[in-house]
Amino acid sequence: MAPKKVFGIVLAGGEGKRLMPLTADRAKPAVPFGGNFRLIDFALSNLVNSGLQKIVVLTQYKSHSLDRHVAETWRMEGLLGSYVASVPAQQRLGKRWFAGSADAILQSLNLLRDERPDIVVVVGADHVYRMDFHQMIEAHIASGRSATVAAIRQPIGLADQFGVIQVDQDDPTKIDAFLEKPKDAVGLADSPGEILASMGNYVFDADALVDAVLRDGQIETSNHDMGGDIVPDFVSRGDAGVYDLQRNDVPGSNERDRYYWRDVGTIDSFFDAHMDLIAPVPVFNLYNQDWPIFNQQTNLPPAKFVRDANGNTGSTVDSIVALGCLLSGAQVERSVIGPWCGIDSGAKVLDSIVFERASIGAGSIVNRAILDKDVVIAPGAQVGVDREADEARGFTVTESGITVVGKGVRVEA
Ligand code: ADQ
Repeated sequence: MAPKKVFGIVLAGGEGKRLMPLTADRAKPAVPFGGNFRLIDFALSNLVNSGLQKIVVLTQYKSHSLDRHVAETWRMEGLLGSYVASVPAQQRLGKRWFAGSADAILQSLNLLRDERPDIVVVVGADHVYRMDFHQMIEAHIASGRSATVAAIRQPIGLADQFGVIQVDQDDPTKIDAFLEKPKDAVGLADSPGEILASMGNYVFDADALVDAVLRDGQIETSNHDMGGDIVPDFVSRGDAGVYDLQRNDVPGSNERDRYYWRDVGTIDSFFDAHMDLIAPVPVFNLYNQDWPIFNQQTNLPPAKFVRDANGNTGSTVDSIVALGCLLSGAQVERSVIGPWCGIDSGAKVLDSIVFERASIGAGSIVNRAILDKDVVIAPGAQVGVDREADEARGFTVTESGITVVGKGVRVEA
């Protein structure tokens, strides 16, 4: 059999409202993650490591930093016809933005007409995981069905955030019912506390996908959503299969992260996913060289840890510190520090995530907080210590007590 031509589409046009204020000024897939990655790097690394050579990223919402990141980091152009290209909404079908993820594909059908692939892999851009799509494509082809949905078990309490899959009793690879974000999901027969959730990653026969989005475009009542409309359409035709991530075996994975997948759509889940990185035995291992997560290569000096002017050594433990940082007599624990940060004498940064170019002054405290890019913590200032004070200063504080300080904010003592 001749090898199939595979085309990758990354859906990256969502607003990410639940990640505010981190998405006030950037698209969700461009939100920094893990010190020197952006969320989209996980989806793109998985596709590239799986051997895909032609990939487009469909963007629309506040896409400037996302477009720039894709252009600077994912430079595959010219390598034997390979590319990762960011494609903004272009209003090819009238003067309107993408009404939903399926409309994004409908408005981008010119890309499929140009490439004429056999298979299209469609993925979301805001999850942390490793997955070999080559294995999923093989399972899709072997199934003979037109659509395959990647799935993973999740706690039933999260059912209203996901597409929930029910499989056929006789053939567990066939989807019988697909409910998008149901309020009253039923647990799995062998594990009532769990559901089988769609990961928002799909493999389609190209022709069937084109037909489906064209059909959907004619339906006025449709939300034009991949999960809400396109997948149920394939299911209603008895033509959708499921691919459980448990079947996927990524080179270099360990027992802990082989079945790891996190939707980082909320501040709390974003925070938790960072804590998974820094555990001494990480729940998600960034140091797997067999399946690298690629990121921006910039010219930065190494991180430096020095005594302060009084000879205090400070300490940094259970943390990730990106290139370009300068820590002087500071205490950093269970934290992720992005590039170009300065942390001064006696400052304490505990259980926190700090984006690029933050300046954390002497004697200050940053506790269970997320500091966006260019935040300045004045000497002696405190964040994440007094909830009322944080809310009074206009910071977002989640129910679980994580304080978020927006881009460029200066926090006074
Ligand atoms: P959600 O993540 O809630 O659920 P959605 O908001 O449509 O669905 O986002 C999916 C992807 O599409 C994201 O990467 C987003 O950036 C992108 N996207 C959203 N609107 C877009 C638009 N108008 N143009 C371009 N891209 C857009 C989905 C599925 C569920 C599944 C979860 C898994 O619908 O069935 O369980 O993902 O997290």
